[in-house]
Amino acid sequence: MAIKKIITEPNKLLRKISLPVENVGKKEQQLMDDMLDTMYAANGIGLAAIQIGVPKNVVVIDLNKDNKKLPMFFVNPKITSKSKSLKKYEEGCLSIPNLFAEIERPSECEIQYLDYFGKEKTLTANGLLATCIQHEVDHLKGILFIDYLSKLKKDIILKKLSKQKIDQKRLVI
Ligand code: GNR
Ligand code: NI
Repeated sequence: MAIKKIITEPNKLLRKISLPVENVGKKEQQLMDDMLDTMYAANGIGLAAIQIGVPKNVVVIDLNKDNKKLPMFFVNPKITSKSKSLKKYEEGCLSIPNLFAEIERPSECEIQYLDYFGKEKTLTANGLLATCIQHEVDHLKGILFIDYLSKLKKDIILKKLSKQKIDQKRLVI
């Protein structure tokens, strides 16, 4: 049980490809527990391990952040199918604080993963869960939601960020 520091842009770790977990044991469960504590402390609904500097394919999600009731753990998540229909959601990211943008993604997806105990599972997700899973699986590949924005929008964001903080001048996105 520990709250870790969340890595924020600009940081090249966020672009690192995370590696599969070979075995779900005590160490991995400890990682998931720490990720959950960290996510709750930051008021997020999802967190990928790389956001606390661990390049492993591990994700935690709890859409019910207010009463901390529905934690979900995903080890080695793979999206096995995506719906043709798309949906826009206003996304945020704990690694890009204070920035929100509408992103269009498949409205439903199917995923295959190992749970907290290393058991193989599949899940069909829709709504915010589908969006959140896709956002987290992107993190495992070094992809951030701002990558889906047009260059113009990225430039506007960069300008806004640079006004907030001088050291964001070197932000590369
Ligand atoms: O807390 C988060 N909220 C959120 C809102 C819309 C779409 C995705 C997310 S995930 C984000 C936490 C985070 O950065 N996870 O990687
Ligand atoms: Ni994120």
